[in-house]
Amino acid sequence: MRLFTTPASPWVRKCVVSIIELGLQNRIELIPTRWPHSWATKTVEFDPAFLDATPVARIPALVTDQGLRLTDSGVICDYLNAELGGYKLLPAAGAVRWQMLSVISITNGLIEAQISRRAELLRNVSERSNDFIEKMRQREHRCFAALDPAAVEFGSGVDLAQIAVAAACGYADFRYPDDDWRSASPKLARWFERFSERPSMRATIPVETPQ
Ligand SMILES: N[C@@H](CCC(=O)N[C@@H](CS)C(=O)NCC(=O)O)C(=O)O
Repeated sequence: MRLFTTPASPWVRKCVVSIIELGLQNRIELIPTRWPHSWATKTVEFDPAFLDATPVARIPALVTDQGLRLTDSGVICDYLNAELGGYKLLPAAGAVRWQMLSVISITNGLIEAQISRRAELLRNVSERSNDFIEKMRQREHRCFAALDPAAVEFGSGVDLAQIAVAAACGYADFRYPDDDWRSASPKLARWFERFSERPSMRATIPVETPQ
């Protein structure tokens, strides 16, 4: 199987942490992609293999051994968990599943805001909307505050909800270090310090995407 990646993306990080936590590293080849900064506003040039994997041309994208193309981190994590992982990271049904999906859905909104803000910041200064950037920043802040109580429920193990939230926290530290999300979310901050020690998290600390 092949997963198309970049080292900066929180969506990719969710998938790669899941792969490591499920012990699937030997079954999935990670294929790095290049992204010039113009990706924010333009269609950039891609390797044909990447476009073949996903007409959407966003990362992550997974191609399974059967040739199935999965082109969204939520669907990819679902596949890893259900088909290859024996539901170790998210139960197949029941109250705990929906509790985790509630956290994941808020976190998806948070990560979307982080990435939309990043795209806006990559525009020429004359085209940039500071109102839009501020709107995304406020959404991120609200989501971090709303996720704070969830941290109390996080156990000492690992699951898809924690992996998603950790990817968002790590991306905030990487791209927006001045945001100080920890002030609004002190419990989350304490949990993140502990969760970040996991080898899967240490192996996926975000770095700049190759141009
Ligand atoms: N909902 C998608 C979002 C994926 C996504 O937006 N990836 C970004 C990188 S972090 C991307 O490829 N952006 C390029 C573009 O939008 O052209 C997922 O969960 O995988």
